[in-house]
Amino acid sequence: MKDTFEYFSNAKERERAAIVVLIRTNTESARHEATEHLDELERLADTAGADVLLRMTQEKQLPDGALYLGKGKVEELKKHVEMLSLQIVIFDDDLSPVQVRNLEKELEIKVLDRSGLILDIFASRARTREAKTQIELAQLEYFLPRLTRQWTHLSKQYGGIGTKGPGETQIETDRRLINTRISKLKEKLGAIERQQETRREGRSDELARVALVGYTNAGKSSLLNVISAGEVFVEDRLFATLDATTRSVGLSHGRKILLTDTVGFIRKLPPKLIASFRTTLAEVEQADILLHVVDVSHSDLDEHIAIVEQTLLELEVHDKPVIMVFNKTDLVKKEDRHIFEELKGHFKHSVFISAFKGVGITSLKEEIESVIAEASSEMTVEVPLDHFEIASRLHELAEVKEREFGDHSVIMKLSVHHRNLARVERLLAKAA
Ligand SMILES: Nc1nc2c(ncn2[C@@H]2O[C@H](COP(=O)(O)OP(=O)(O)OP(=O)(O)O)[C@@H](O)[C@H]2O)c(=O)[nH]1
Ligand SMILES: [Mg+2]
Repeated sequence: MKDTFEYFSNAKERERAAIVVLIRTNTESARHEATEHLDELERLADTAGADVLLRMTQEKQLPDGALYLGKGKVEELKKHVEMLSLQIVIFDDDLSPVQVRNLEKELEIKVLDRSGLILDIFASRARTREAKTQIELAQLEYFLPRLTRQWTHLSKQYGGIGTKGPGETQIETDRRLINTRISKLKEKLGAIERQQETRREGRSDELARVALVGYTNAGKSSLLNVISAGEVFVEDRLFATLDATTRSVGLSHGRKILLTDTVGFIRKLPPKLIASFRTTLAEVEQADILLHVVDVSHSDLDEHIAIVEQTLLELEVHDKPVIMVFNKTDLVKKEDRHIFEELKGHFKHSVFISAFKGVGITSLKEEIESVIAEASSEMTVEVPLDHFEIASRLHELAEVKEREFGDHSVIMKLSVHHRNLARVERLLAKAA
């Protein structure tokens, strides 16, 4: 039974799906919100490889404990399932294992919730060994309590877990196997993490570190591409990026920063899953500045901003300086551009760009400079001319604002970021 939990690639054709969202109150805004959530869920389903043939809502203050929907609604859904030959129903809310079991029994097709769907997408998109291990672990942990007869994933099946009615004993065996696999994955991940820590310790930390964060599809990777002339993967689908990519980017005055792309956030992203992206986390934690990229053309941008801020809070990185980067300005009509002024008034640092058209990149770089400057101290130093190597090293460690040559020395006015203060002081001690 070794290797029974390897994934198969998603070679089969697209599945026929229904999506379901609950409307909590009978108000215009709740209905509008439900539509937005259905749109997003449909995009997620599409990314995972399912075509949505039915969008369904139910007005209900509290979900039913056993069936999530009301009994009558489930019967109605069942009729649609038969009529449209649906293969899967996806719920926007997280379902309890009991609800999944009951719904699968009633509807006789697969039932998936939003977390399960996101996990599926992540699993099919993971490329690196680390991402694959992290996601398999998250998937198994999610999967374990939901182990039922009919349960198979959208884009893959777990080998060994039969689709044709294993009895309770079989489920017990499966459970044990999964637990063994989970411990193995944890060990593997621990090893990968130790390797990465060593790598991080080895890399130079003289450069200011800037991390791109934001809602999925906001344009983080596109921005990294235009700003560093790179070729990071960009796609008009959700969760194009799963791994942290870092590039060195030159600002003005020769100063360089390290800019890192990270996994996108989304509404109701399972907290366990965010926690599983440890590399992303480490990069965000170590960043001096965050660039919060927002799709300013999206009708739901306020909610997107709030969700990203909430996620940063949960990750305990909310006290870092943030530059709001409002992207996709090319998609905003002239008559709607007054919202730019409103947004500007709301945030301490904000820039408006179009990664697509390469507009606003210089202002963004200037804004990064000025935020770095806020965390920097100015000092004037004198370096003897026969210590030219010290002068040239200072150019790397600090921004040289002014320089004046005397007969035997050069006087430099420096702006030094706090992370480099100790280094600069040590260097100057050598010249003294
Ligand atoms: N019109 C327009 N489209 C843009 C702009 N920036 C990015 N896009 C498009 O938006 C989509 C998403 O871009 P990505 O750079 O992959 O977004 P991301 O934030 O990295 O997304 P994830 O990795 O999925 O979190 C792509 O289709 C881009 O071409 C822009 O300034 N204008
Ligand atoms: Mg991306």
